[in-house]
Amino acid sequence: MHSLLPVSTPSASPAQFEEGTTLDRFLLETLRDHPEATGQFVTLINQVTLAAKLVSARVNRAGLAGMFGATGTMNIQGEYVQKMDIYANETFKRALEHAGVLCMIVSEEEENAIPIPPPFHPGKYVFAMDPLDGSSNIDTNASIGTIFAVFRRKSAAGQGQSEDILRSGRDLAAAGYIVYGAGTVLVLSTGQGVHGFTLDPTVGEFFLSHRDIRLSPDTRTYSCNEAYSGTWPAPLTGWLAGTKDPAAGWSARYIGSLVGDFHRNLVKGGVFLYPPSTKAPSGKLRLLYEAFPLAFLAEQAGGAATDGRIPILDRTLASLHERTPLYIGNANAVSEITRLLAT
Ligand code: P6P
Repeated sequence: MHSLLPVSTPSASPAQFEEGTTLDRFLLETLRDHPEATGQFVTLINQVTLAAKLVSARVNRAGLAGMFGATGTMNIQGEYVQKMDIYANETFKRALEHAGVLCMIVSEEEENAIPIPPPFHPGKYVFAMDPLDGSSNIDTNASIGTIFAVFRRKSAAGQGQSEDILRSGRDLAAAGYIVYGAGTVLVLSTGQGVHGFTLDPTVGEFFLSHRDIRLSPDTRTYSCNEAYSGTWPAPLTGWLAGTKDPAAGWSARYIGSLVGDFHRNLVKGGVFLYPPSTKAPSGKLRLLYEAFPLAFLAEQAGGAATDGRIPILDRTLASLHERTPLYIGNANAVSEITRLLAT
């Protein structure tokens, strides 16, 4: 007797979903201890996941949807804009601006802060994002990602003001990223540890897959573009030479996509370095929507992040797109590198 219904095989083992906890349920459980919660944060993250699903679907079909390649235009960073950059930027803005939970959006793709357009109402959070980091890797099918930082507004009401964004990294309320790789994984922290959620595209839900990710204090993987090491600060020369000692047990991993490199180091351990060089005297990566959020995650996972002098989160943002050197990952390696740079 043939079954009248198609027999569907489970899309993944139960272990992969860990109790089948959706992101929504996890957030509601987390906020259960916060009676003051207004629900705006849950709404914000729900809109982020909506945009993430749309971008994930488009990234996975980029080659088929004519989304490979550059647009021929240059963004305010002086970088050639990929078609997917524009799509990701517009998708996150459209998903976020109407929800009534943000008073300001800042994007790597836009020179100025983005106000909340009428008729939509400003809310209590500020959202800063790199909508599609590593986008030059799109055409090579390497992991790319969206990075975001969330602050609670300081100003009373209405559109966000400069005081809401030009502030210390210690003010962050939440941070996260979505990595579009072999799977799509959202990693998020609201200050109560770091947790990962894997998208099951067959049902369109993010399920808890990495509860309470911890960075071991010491893992011998380093991640940097060694081609530039000839112009790095001198103290790093010795540190880099030390990684070549067979007895030290180091290995090198570098994708050239910050989210891909950071996610691997977060899950498996490692240290990522993007020092200043003659090509990038203040470092290449941006403080607000790359270093701040990843440093928040690294510290929440028991790791560390500095600019070579002080913890990244102790920095105060002076301009929306300012750059910074970044040393981030296992606490022991970051503190050793920072100690050497202070000599
Ligand atoms: P380099 C991608 O363009 C990016 O902004 C980050 O994702 C990545 O970590 C870095 O630049 C790679 O820079 O100079 O090694 O190509």
